[in-house]
Amino acid sequence: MSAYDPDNIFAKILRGEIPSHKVYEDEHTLAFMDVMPQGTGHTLVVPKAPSRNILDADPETLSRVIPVVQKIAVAAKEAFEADGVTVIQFNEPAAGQSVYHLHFHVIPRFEGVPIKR
Ligand code: DGP
Repeated sequence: MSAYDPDNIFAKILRGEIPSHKVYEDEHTLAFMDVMPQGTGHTLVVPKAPSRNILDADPETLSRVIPVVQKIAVAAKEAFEADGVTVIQFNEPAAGQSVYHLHFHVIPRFEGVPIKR
């Protein structure tokens, strides 16, 4: 597995070097809208601590980000009046990861509507 690259897109968003549509922020976590949404309300939840993905994340980072994933899932389901929510997360290129900073996709789901990916 490659080392963490501090110049990945999400690190730049976290540093405020490129803009994002933020929906939640606390000391350890940022959530913002995905620029290539797989469906209405597709949101990304990103720990501020640097990890490439779940394979190198430390337990403290995970323990801080998972409650925010739940918070965003509940809020997105309500805000978009969705029927359900998909939470998904990719690790390494073979699994579909394209941005190498740990993140969770929160995608509101609607009866009969497949996600685009
Ligand atoms: P993944 O395949 O799990 O690494 O997904 C990365 C996601 O990041 C993908 O859904 C598109 C999104 N994305 C890529 N670049 C940007 C960006 O500059 N801003 C935002 N908001 N999302 C981005």
